[in-house]
Amino acid sequence: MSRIAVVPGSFDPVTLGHLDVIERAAAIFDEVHVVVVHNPGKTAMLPIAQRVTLIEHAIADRALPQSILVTGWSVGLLVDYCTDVGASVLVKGVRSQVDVAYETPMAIVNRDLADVETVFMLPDPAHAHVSSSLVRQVAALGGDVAPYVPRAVAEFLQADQAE
Ligand code: COD
Repeated sequence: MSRIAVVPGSFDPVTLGHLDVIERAAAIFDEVHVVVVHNPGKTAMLPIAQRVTLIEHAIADRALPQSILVTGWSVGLLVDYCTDVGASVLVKGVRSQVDVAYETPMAIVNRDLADVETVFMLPDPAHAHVSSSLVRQVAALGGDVAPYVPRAVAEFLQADQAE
């Protein structure tokens, strides 16, 4: 039986830290679904469809495995998506105690709701300080985001700034 993992996030936009987690999940699981979810606690910069496209471009650029699928999910619980596709594992990156504190209750509830386990992955130290909110802030103030994001995202944000 193939083991499917879901890597969820806002990915607004996807960063090199996210990509690192996605790539390492793909090395462990048979299939990885990167699922772009609206986080009601955050004000979105990009529409979900745009975030999906940027992740797809970033994955294509890095020649990541074919076993990675990217999609958006905006109807109901994340574990409903997991149940629909037969995924039994969520993979989340944890950069700090703050991430652990945020993710732990969700992990327990997701296991209660649908028997979906959560695997926490430590970040690559090179990207541990990177977040989408930092990228949004640097981009909004006209700074260079290239060190923090895949090429496709840097180009997209640059073009956006030029408009
Ligand atoms: N290195 C490693 N990991 C990272 C990095 C980095 N530099 N940056 C972010 N991450 C991790 C985050 O810790 C997170 O695990 C993931 O990558 C996505 O991060 P973001 O910021 O893009 O996304 P979030 O945190 O806004 O996404 C939160 C979710 C939408 C995934 C979360 O709220 C969720 O699981 N929602 C499900 C809704 C639901 O069903 N709720 C009910 C049951 S709990």
